[in-house]
Amino acid sequence: MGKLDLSTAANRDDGYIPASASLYSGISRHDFPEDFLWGIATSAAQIEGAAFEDGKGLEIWDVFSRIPGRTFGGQTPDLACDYYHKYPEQLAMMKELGFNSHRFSFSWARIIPDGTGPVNQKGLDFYRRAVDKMLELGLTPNATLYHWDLPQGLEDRGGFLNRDVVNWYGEYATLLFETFKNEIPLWVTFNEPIATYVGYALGAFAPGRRLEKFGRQANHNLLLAHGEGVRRFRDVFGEKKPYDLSHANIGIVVDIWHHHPARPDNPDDVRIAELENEKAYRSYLNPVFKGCYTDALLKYMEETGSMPEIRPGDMESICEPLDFFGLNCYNRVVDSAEPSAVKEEIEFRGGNYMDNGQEFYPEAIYDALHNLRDNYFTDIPVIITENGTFNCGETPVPDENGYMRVHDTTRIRYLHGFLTCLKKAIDDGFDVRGYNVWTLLDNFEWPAAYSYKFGLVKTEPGAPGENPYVKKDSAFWFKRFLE
Ligand code: GCO
Repeated sequence: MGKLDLSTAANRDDGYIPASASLYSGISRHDFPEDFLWGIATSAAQIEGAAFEDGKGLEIWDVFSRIPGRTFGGQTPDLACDYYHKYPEQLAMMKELGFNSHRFSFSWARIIPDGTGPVNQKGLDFYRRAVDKMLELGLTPNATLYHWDLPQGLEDRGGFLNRDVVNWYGEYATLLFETFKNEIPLWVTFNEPIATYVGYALGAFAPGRRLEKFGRQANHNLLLAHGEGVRRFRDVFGEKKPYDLSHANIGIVVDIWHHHPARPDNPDDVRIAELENEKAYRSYLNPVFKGCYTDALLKYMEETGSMPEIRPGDMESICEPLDFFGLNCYNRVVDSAEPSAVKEEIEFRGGNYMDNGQEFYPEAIYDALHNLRDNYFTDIPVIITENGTFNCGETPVPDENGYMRVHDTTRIRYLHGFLTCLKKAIDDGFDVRGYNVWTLLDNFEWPAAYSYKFGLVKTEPGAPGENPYVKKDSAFWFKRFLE
């Protein structure tokens, strides 16, 4: 991979205001609650690099990315953004942009290389340094225990198909709760459980297995591990209290990409969209908040021969009361039996495509909050744990002074749109306590590897050595928003 030639003072801030900023104005942090958390979200496998350093064990993406054809160009997370070494400057960049929180994840294999057994003190020490740095910078830590990077040693023992994962995970969780008991107020058991389904049923994510029944069993065991994590949390931190940053709080992160039928009066479209909603977010929200799978999902699993082993007491143990809910919201999906109807529906709504071909539908965040309140819970707050978009005109161009600029205007429009809809939800009385943008730097985007660029700041992930950081227009826009 070639180096960017950005020797021409790429990061000059001095008063730079992107031309698009005036188009996307009229809203700022002052429209949100005073104590709102404004964060940047990342995950370990996507940014840390140092895949073979200081005793880290292999995780499933280290292995999966080496199977020919599984990631874009065969790219690996080996180096990623080199956060392992560059965390001080990358955290400082978050602070400088005006953020007051940081959502990150722990790499299980960096801490317990084989997944169970001996602890790698160097791995724990790294997170100690990073968390201390966050606190020093005034970034409230929001820690995810599991963001898709199972230790390969556990995968070799069946991974999420092995019910022992509940205890493996429990031990790992307890270690972290005890280690960071006094430093971290926000904890997430699992990020987007659907990724495990994709990894065991569809093969598109690590570990790359392909059987519907595996996907359903892996998900069931993951949900049991979630419940175990919450009980371990209460053992360490004491009984449940109302959400408050003065003590530790625990939640789960689920992504809602709601499927809409392109033709709401067409039974086939409605059936397709409904089944997708069952298989996606309802598979998780129902067990976690209601202690059962929906009848529609049970019927689907029955019919497809993919019913997991569900033992007596399982559903109760998944449904542990939580302190907050983490919502990842990126977009909606439009489904139809007739492909041309999808296009018609999107065009009927304004034909708002973004540069990356996805629809611009910021109402998704408002709809998702409604969905949560109407169908799942009313007694805990929500944190928006991820929102962002990719590939929005990422090529740097020199400005009139010769400084390189990235005019990612579509990203600004996207963020402005979602934040406007979020504000409307808060004004309507939804209890939302924070928002995290995905993400600081272009990073390892799973199968798309380094080809999908989600950062507010451009860098060359995966390339060795010193890589320049170039703040995109969206970074300058967000900084003004937060001022
Ligand atoms: C997810 C994950 C992130 C992704 C981000 C962009 O939501 O898929 O939590 O790891 O990188 O969402 O796709």
